[in-house]
Amino acid sequence: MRKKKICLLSPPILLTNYYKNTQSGPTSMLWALFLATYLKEAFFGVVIEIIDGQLYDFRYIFKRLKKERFDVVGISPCFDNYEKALKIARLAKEYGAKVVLGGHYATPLRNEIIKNRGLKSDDYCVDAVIQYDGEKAFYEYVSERPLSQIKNLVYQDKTGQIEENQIEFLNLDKFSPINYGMNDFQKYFNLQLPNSKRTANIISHRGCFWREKTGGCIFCSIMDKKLRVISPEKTWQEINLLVKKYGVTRIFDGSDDFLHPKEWFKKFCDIAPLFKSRARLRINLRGEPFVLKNIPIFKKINVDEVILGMESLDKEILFKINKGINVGVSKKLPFALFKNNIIPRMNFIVGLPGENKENIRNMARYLKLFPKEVRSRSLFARFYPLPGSPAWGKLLDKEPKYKGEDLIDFKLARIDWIKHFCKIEFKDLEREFLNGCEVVYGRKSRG
Ligand code: B12
Ligand code: SF4
Repeated sequence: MRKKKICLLSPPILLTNYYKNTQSGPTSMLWALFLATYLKEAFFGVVIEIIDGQLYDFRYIFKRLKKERFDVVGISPCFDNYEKALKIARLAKEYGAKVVLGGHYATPLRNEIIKNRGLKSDDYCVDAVIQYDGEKAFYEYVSERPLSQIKNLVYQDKTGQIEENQIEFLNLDKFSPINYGMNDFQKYFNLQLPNSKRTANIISHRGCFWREKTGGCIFCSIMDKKLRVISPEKTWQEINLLVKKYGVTRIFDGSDDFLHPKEWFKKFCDIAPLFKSRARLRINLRGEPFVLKNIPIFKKINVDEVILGMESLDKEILFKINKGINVGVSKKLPFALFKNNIIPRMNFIVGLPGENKENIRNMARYLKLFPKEVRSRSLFARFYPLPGSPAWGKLLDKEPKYKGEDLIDFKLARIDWIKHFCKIEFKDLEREFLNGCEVVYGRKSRG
């Protein structure tokens, strides 16, 4: 019997933009590795190709689709590359593949995507969307289980009805270790910037404590509403595997808030000596007051970079976005980290509700207090309202024209957002933003 051929891909991304966003360079496509590991284990006789758009361009992708004629192509679009994802989906369909989308953009827009790109649409190029966890549902889709029985699947039936199956969240601790044999680490290492050479990414949490507890920050579009974790033991084992087998020297844990649940973090630190890892760690966290006390503990587990969602320095804006952090603590924390030889990678967003000239200038001036090595790794970026975030719901209330759409002009959505929610006109905000970029990065372009 012919083996099934599966392709998992993300649309191509211009590395120059990408470097600006990450200031470190590309790391592996975790979603694809999780799906492929599960599939390989559960489905004997499947060939899987992972094509990462950080490493390959359109020409390469089109060539592979044409040559391989995959049975199923899975794509994970982001808001900034959805149009490219559709271009690839159309071509994959032309070559006879079933096309499935998943991830943080496809999940909140599942109905819109299926309505506009599904079986009965004028632009049929997507057979199904898998919302939330993709591992089991994708395996069942590939093994041709009846569509109505696949949890998390959204699709259109022959009558044009959109079917949204029951949702299922998986137990992350039951997953087998990731099969890194499908990942060419060297390709990533070659493209990483000197400050980030030999970095690999992991994810120990899905979801965020703050989102589960309060509904989260209004700009945040992570799809998970609840927080789940992979045990500290398994996380350390994963880190050690990456270090010992693949020569990784820094681990970037993409989890949104490494310090919660607090018991998880405590155990992770307590058992650290057992694993004797020398990998440096880059983690994300919320700037809560207790973080200050934890800085000596960060040193013990070898944290050398902390990504801080600072977002704004305006008390009223922080309140409006439901950030739940205090400006005083937020301003102190980066200095305290830096004093302890930990690079604070600060993220500021321009254009949040209540945005004003003074705040934009304050954020830029604040960043300027840090040396270039810190500023260049921090983000002073434009705000875009993203599907799945509370901000998107607020925009739809004011601008119903976006309802029912899957392909959104985000530049326009941003202009609309500023008109309704900021205390500054669009063109003035842009001017202040670009001036801020010049203060922070020494040039008027970024993000
Ligand atoms: C780490 C991270 C990054 C890293 C990526 C590193 C890497 N090599 O992957 C960096 C810093 C580079 C990055 C960049 C950006 N990111 Co980012 N990122 C994340 C983060 C924190 C974790 C992603 C991750 O690794 N998850 C682990 C995997 C296993 O989980 P997963 O992706 O959810 O995949 C599962 C399911 O979603 C599903 N699935 C996913 N894709 C598919 C596809 C198919 C076919 C199927 C069946 C299933 C499926 O199955 C997987 C297994 O269950 C998420 C938020 C989060 N907590 O998830 C934001 C997030 C995905 N990023 C986001 C954004 C906005 C960006 C940027 C645009 C930021 C910017 N302004 O530049 C860029 C865009 C890059 C791009 N175009 O791809 C948004 C998504 C926005 C959206 N709705 O489109 C998120 C949700 C953050 C947020 N708070 O809003 N990001
Ligand atoms: S932005 Fe970060 S802290 Fe806020 S809800 Fe999202 S993941 Fe949680």
